Amino acid sequence: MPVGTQGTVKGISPEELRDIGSQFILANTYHLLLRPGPEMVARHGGLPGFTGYPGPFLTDSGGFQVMSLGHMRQITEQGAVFKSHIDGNVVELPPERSIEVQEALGADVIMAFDECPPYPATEEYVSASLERTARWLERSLRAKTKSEQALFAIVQGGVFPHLRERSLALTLPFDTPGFAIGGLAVGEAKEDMYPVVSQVTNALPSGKPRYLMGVGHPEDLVASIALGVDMFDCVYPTRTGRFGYALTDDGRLNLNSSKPRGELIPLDADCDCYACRHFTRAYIGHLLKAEEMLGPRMLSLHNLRYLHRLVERARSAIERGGYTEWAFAWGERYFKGRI
Ligand code: PRF
Ligand code: ZN
Repeated sequence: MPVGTQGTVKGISPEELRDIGSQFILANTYHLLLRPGPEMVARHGGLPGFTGYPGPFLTDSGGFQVMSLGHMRQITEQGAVFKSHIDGNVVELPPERSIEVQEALGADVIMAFDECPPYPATEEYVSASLERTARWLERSLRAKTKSEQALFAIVQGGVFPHLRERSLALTLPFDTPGFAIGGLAVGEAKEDMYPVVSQVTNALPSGKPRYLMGVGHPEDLVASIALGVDMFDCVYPTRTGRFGYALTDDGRLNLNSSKPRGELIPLDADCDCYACRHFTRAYIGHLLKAEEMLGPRMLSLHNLRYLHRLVERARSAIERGGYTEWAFAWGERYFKGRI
């Protein structure tokens, strides 16, 4: 899922999203609550009317963004309280308000209100936090009034296996239509992340979507799909694109460096995106150097298409029963000369 925090995937039009094969777009309760406010989105009939993107949306519940963006934030049993990063106003965000806002935004999938503990955090803190997150899940479900929206629960528990087990035991009985794995990709080592992903996916029901929140890099997608994850969201493709990087099967290409700026070939010879069909590396490097906005836009578009194509290829490999072979061949080439 491309990330459209403010109700826009930065620099990319709805038509372009359709052309590269985007499906779900992620939007954020935190940002849209503060600006323009849920009433304005609701007056457009919800996110598709507001944004002009006619496809499916998923909204995150806000707790994670409160912790990463809010000032003077405070988490209590009641919920989150923080100062808006826009105007400094004090905003209360209990689970009930998060669901009310997510109903006004009208996404197809909404997320339970949770706490993603900072990393590192003590076992005691993570333990108390996941218990509270489970109580917030119950309150989130009770606050929900719209049957056409699917509410996904979020498993927490940090990098502690017994706490993940506890979170699973508290979460699974709610039998929500999908489950997310939260609390990862927050600064822990990858060697600590993958065992947790594996532990959680092994415990989740096989017939419901599993969503790994805030992940990730191409190698995280390839590895986590092997571990049974179905859905991802990350700012990485658009953010790294804005910084001048292109994702390819040969690794990440830095268009700010001098070598690609002399090359009259596409960003990625295997890619079918608009940028790769029309522009050379040299031209896109020139756009970056000249600080022309088409540069970051085309790199964002290409990177999103790269990840969509990556999961398309993963899906085909699974369907033909050859995922492991495909994944190792992909990794061999992606990391060649780098590891
Ligand atoms: N919870 C929520 N959103 C999130 C996360 C989480 O734990 C993460 C963790 N990487 C990203 N986004 N609600
Ligand atoms: Zn491309």
